[in-house]
Amino acid sequence: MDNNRRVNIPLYVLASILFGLKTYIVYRFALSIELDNIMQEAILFINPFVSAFLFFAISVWFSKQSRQMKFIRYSAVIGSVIIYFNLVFYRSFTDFITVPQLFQTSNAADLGTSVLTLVEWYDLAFFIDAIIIWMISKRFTDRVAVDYEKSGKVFALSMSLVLLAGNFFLAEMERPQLFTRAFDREYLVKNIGLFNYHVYDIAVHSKVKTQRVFADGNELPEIQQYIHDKVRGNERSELFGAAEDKNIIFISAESLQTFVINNEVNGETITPFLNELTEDEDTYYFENFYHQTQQGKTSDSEFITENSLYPSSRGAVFFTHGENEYHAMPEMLEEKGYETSVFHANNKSFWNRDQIYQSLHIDEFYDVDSYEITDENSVGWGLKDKEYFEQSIPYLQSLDQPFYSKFITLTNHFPFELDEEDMSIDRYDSNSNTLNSYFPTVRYMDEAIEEFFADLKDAGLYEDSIIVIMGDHDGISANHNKAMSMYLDKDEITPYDYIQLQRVPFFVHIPGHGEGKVMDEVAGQIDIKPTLLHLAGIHTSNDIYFGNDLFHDDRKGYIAMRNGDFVSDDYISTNGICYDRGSGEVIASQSDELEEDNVCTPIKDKVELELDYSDQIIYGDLFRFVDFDPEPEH
Ligand code: GP9
Ligand code: MN
Repeated sequence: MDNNRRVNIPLYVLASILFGLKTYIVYRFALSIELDNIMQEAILFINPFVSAFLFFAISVWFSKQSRQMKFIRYSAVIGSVIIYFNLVFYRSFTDFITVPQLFQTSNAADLGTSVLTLVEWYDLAFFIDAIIIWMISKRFTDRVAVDYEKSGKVFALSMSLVLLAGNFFLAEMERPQLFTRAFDREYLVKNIGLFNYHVYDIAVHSKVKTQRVFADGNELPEIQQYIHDKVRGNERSELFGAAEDKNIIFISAESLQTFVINNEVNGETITPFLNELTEDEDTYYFENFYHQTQQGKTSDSEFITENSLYPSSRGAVFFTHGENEYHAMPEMLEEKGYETSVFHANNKSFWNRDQIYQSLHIDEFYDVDSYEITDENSVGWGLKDKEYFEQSIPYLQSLDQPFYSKFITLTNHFPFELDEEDMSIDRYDSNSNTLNSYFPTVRYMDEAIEEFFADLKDAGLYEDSIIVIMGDHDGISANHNKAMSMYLDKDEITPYDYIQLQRVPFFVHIPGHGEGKVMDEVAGQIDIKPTLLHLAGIHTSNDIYFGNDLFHDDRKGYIAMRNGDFVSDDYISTNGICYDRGSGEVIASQSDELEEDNVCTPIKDKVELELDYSDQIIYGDLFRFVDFDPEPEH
């Protein structure tokens, strides 16, 4: 080594700074990444440098100077190209590249034709850092290459890992369960950076692909037999075809739980409109209807509803298995001549909706870009529900009928923010801000739905439609049990109470029907697909699903939760305790010797088998082996 040479600043450090800075500028100014607070800004600023350092620091392990320089230069070029591809992709799709999207021919074709219009001359600026790095590496090799002892190399490596851990720690603090829930690519990118996001995406993708490769369809006969013997009931309920050729308007009501229905807060009614519906002669109201979602929240509720399959126990199946072959409700409605759409004023990549909606056969997704959103008409998560419904009406009018349209509301979302002028009832007063704020936003959503009904009438759409309303999942988690017990006037929230709190309202409103009533049987989101398809007069005897038609008595008699808990006609099993459903009395508990074999055990076994079958279908992408023939006419 030449002892006289001056090492100014090692190139791997300089490259990390230049490349990190460029990446930050791209994040900040070329992509429209939303930042809600200082913490997010800080993380977004840190992560480009962390990932750049992580990579460039590998170079110190090359002892030959020329190799070291080569590694840094090519890394800078390849890294720049990756950023640039993402940028061009983002200009077209407002989304980041995923492995499956890269190989999706339709996307590639879309990009292919329009790619030139997406490239700007000033894009060259995105390569300036790479050019500088290239030049320095060639000209000043002596000054910028390092020759570390082993300890120096280990130090560089440790340093990069410490930085990475720090970044992940902050990210996890800002977004708990960022990795397991994986709800939005934009969130991932802004928290862990574009490159780490790609590594994560490749890891998830490879895992999914491996499981898929090992499936060959031989699993299916056993599953089909089980469904035939143990799940499927008679499809001919009295209501079969009652909504034939009518539009289906499905409202997914954010975080709406059953405990607010026909209830009061501070002496005031919480949901006057929905309460009215529970007694309405055109409405069936299901008071023992459970959500069955897990980490995927709204996306899980959509998944269960459209497919009558169970969600994943970890993460969001919308994300992990968005490319699977499905045989979802929209597809079956489409075959019957329906136009299918979703209205949701959020960014389309949230929960990977833009991708999985294609697999579910949703023709049109009216996402955030379809709405006029201003500071005045938004609160919390975005566009206020009343505005959202109002702005949706013209789109709805433009659809070919019959249509199946799903509306996903947003205002009643944690942390339940609401402007003073939109508050018709007062907040509750307890130690939980969340529960306190929940009531006024629920009321706001109730009013929004009422206005939507009126608008549908004005638009002439009401008579030819059925309107379904469902709470997507709970809004008040167990963290607020203390406040909840105060509100419900109970000493404590037991596991039994807690599972009963997982009830969400479900309404089927059929204008002019006249035979509506309150339905008290145990029901759940898994039942929606067969129920609605039968209402629309669509046969399901060749289909594969785990729910029942709620208008038929011929049913399984239990609702399985994703974690293996269940609610049956007579029993509830949760937390290892077997309860009597009616009285809430404990029949057997974990500490009990009876636990191994009690009245809950046979149902529990079925629940576990069913969840496993559903997982096999999803992980193995088994529907690709099934030919869902058009139903024979009966
Ligand atoms: C986001 C909305 C809310 O698009 O669906 O999602 P959540 O946090 O309830 O799953
Ligand atoms: Mn939700």
